[in-house]
Amino acid sequence: MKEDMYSIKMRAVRKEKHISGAERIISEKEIEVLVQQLTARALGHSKGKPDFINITIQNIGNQAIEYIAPLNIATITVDDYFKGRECAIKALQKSGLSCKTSQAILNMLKTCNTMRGAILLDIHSLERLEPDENRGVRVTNIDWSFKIKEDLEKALEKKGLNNNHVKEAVALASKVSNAPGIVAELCWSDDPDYTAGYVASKDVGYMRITKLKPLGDSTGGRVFCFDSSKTSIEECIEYLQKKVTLIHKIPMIKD
Ligand code: PML
Ligand code: MG
Ligand code: MG
Ligand code: MG
Repeated sequence: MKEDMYSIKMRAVRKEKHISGAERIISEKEIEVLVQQLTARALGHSKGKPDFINITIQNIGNQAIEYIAPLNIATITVDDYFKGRECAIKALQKSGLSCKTSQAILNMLKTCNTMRGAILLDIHSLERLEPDENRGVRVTNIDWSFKIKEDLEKALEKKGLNNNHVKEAVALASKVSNAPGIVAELCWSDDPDYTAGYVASKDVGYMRITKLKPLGDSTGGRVFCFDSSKTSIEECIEYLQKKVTLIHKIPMIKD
């Protein structure tokens, strides 16, 4: 019999603002260790001590899990965030977006901070499509399969990329690029001490860019670019939030 799987989610809040969040999909025997890890993470966040930490453990049973392949990883090293943003625009264009749309997407992230979820943007009208704009669309039910976690960490370690930002962002971006109607994603972290970000799409893979904002800046978040001529927004949101997805392969990692 297949064993039950559990979704464990952590969320930490300070002065009513989101400071940290994470999710794992694991088996029962891993729950205790994960509770410890996620608690430590919430308490040690660069955005300060949380007023409350919420950890939720949900038995998701042995429902059909979708196993997906990861996007391959490449890193572009830039001297400053101006260059980084030029690279991001080019990568968005390579993913099929016009210059004007790519610029609009970038401008949107410049004014974004402490949103729990992502902006979902219609690439034709440039309108936001999330049902609740303060919250955004939160991608959940995504993780690396525990069977490959050790090998994944070794592969990332070799390239100096074995950290939570990268591991979680690649998993999330791989699910997002697989969602109905999504053509590309732009992200940089809202953590003031983490300046890297990425453009992700089927065309460019997971393209990391080492600087997309100045150090100390707490803007950031995610914009998912949605092609409304392909499918309905409901179908896309349903997939992003509900479908339980695990990544079953190690990504290729270019220098
Ligand atoms: C985040 O941690 O909030 C997003 C991280 C994005 C960049 C990750 C990377 O270095 O590849
Ligand atoms: Mg976050
Ligand atoms: Mg798609
Ligand atoms: Mg963060």
